[in-house]
Amino acid sequence: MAVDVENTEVTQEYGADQIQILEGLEAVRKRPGMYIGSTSSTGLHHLVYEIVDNSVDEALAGYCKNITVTIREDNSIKVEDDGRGIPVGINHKAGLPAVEVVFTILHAGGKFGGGGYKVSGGLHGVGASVVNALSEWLEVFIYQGGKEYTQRFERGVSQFSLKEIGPSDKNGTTVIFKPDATIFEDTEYEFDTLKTRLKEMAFLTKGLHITLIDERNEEPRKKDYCFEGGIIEYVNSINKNKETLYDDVIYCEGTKDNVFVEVAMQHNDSNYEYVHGFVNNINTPEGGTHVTGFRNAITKTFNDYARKNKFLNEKDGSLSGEDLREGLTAIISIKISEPQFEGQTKQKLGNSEARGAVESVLTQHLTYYLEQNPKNARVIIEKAILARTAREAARKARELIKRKSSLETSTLPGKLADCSDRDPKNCEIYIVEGDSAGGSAKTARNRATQAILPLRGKILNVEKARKDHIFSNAEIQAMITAFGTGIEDDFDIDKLRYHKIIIMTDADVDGAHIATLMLTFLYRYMPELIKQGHVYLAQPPLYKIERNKKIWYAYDDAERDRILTEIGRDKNNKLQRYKGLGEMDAEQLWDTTMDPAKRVLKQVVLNPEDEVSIDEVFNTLMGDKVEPRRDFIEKNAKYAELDI
Ligand code: TSJ
Repeated sequence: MAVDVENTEVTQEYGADQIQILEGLEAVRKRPGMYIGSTSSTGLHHLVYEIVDNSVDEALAGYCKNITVTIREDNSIKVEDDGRGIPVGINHKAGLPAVEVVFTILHAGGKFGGGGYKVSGGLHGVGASVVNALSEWLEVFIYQGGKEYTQRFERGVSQFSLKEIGPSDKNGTTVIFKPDATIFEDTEYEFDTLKTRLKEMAFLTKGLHITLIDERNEEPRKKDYCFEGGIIEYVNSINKNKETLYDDVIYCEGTKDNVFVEVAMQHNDSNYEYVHGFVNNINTPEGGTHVTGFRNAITKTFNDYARKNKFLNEKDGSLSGEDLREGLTAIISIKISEPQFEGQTKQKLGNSEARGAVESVLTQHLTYYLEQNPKNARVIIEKAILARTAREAARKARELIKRKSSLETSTLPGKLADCSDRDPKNCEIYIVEGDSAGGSAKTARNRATQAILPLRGKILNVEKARKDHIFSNAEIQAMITAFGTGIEDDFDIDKLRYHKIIIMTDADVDGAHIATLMLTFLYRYMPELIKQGHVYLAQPPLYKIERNKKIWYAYDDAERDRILTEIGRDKNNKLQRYKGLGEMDAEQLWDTTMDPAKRVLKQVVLNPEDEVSIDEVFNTLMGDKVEPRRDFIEKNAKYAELDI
């Protein structure tokens, strides 16, 4: 079979090769999940990353500076770059035009043409052919050597061979595709999802300019990202609203055993470790050898330095890696030509040379850095020593909790009014602000399935407190023992005693604050509860409207006005604004907020792709700095209420 690239129109001849190709793409259409993970919204967005990855590779090879992604009115996607353009000639290895290799042969990356640097891995990098197979149509435009070329495919099948359509004075590649609605459950793109991932890609490729445009609205939305500092700026942005222990982000890069390594890190004064690894620009939530190499380097280098400079003596033993990483924000980004992914979800890097490469590049740089910056070395080591002390104290406090809860029901917190049903699926626990509201709730509840735990006053702000204080706080202990799950390493979701944890606070600013404090605690110490959808916010009404013994409840101002209009403004109307849950009697509380048949619950959800921004929200709201908190609240004031 031969296809001449220079011809404008060619009638397709199907040879054995072509049939094989079509069978390959047909397999993708039959079992799309095998190639892109799923046909849900996640898979749909994945298509965009697959295409953009090719442009990022071109940027990594040093030929592309700008990438623009446009969501068009019909939810088709346009990706443009200013690279060299996909080669328009024949790929000799495949004996096919290069463009057809890219779009019709499975697993073909950019390994043709020579000099191409293909780094994609994991679920990504399965290539443009998969996107092509799963698109109703796909068009490619290539700008190269003063000319413009195009080719069109429908459901993976070429409609005409690559043809020249005119002169052009630019270089680059543009791909437009429309995901196939017969394959995807949902074909509506989410601006924010693409935004998060493209911003991440921009952080990971320093100097690359990525633009996202949404043309679906009257007023097009646009986001521009370009980070000259790359992952240094990534770390800066994660630590933005935190107090850092020292000013500079520690950065190093280097290559060993064909693995290109970049690390950026900086400690802040929190208790949390935020270490994220990327392999060929892909997030590895389960870590792997690159993260192990990073940890080894941190533990070894700091301990060597601490011993050499007498921060530790013989009897002190070593600082643990965990202590040294307390408050550490770090990005580890490696590029490797043949990544091996392991584990259940194939998200854990397995290549052993990556461990050695990261360990060696970082150890070398960090040893030098600590010698050059003794002040910074000192604050990090002192924090680790403090972390060790706090960890010891926290362990004792935790053990106390564990001992208490192992005695089961007899030590359930005294204030808890437990329910009688023993099947957690049927059970819910209301965490109620204040003893008086707690009293009404205890009277109102369905004793079989609803437990009530009243909490007094404001609960501890875990974003600011030390761990040993957190674990010895009475309100927090009461929650932990009531839930039954244990905490941190002992956490076991199977022991959860209630499948719904419902936070019920006053519908005012204080109540919202208390709810936020509780969510902060849950998010930091029992995130699985939120991830698995066990956490809810109750919605008490704001108004009671009464006329001639008839009662209406309104949950916001608009509803109040609607009710008043509906029943007619009348001098007999009695309007009451609830200042707190305590103003409702038990019956009203049941009717409005607790009766499963009538109440409104808001489920608290976490979007795993938004981990950084959620971390930022909690840190902004609950952390030390006042300025960013005020900005955030002003910016989000109209959503602030209880929509956290
Ligand atoms: F894969 C794809 F078709 F989906 C796609 C590829 C989509 C987009 C938006 C861009 C690209 C792409 C490919 N941009 N830049 C390139 N570059 C190459 O394919 C290329 C060009 C020249 C050479 C060479 O060695 O001369 C090598 C390569 C890999």
